[in-house]
Amino acid sequence: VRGGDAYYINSSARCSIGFSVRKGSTNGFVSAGHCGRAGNTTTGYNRVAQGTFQGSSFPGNDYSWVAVNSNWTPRGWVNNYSGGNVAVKGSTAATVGSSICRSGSTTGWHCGTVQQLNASVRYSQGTVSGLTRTNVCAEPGDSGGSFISGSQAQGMTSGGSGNCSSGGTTYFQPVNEALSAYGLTLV
Ligand code: TYR
Repeated sequence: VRGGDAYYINSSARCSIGFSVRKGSTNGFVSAGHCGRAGNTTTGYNRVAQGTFQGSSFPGNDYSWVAVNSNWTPRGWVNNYSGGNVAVKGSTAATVGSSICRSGSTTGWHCGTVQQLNASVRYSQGTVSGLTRTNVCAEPGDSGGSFISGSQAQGMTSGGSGNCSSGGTTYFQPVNEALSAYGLTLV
């Protein structure tokens, strides 16, 4: 289990892993809320049975967490899509102007700058508040994937506009809110 890697919901739609977590002795990962509902099952990047959504909040928030089975090992890493990983060492929130990168299963690794904290975004399903706006591009399937600044976990890809050919604006759900909502710790 690694940030930025693909997973599939109920064997169909694809999203991306945010960060590996634990709740007591249960292993799992956080992702976007719009990726799945409690009870939905997941398969991994290799389509092997992986886990079950334990909780999900969307709209309002855009976070979720999935508990994984014993065939999956949570790693405190984010896929850099260049054959390596970035180690996650904490989750201190970055300030406006900070450099930030994103890992996701559609477009890989892209970087930019934090532009606004505590933004509200209106999606067709409703409004999500408390998001962070960036000028990092993303595309469908990158959702749920990791935003990281240096070695500090920041959040999970929510949505936005544009694409990775011409550039875009992408909002992320801060990870700390999800960790405290579900009593999770980063691996
Ligand atoms: N919301 C998209 C998903 O579910 C991710 C996305 C992010 C799409 C930014 C477009 C965009 O501009 O995969």
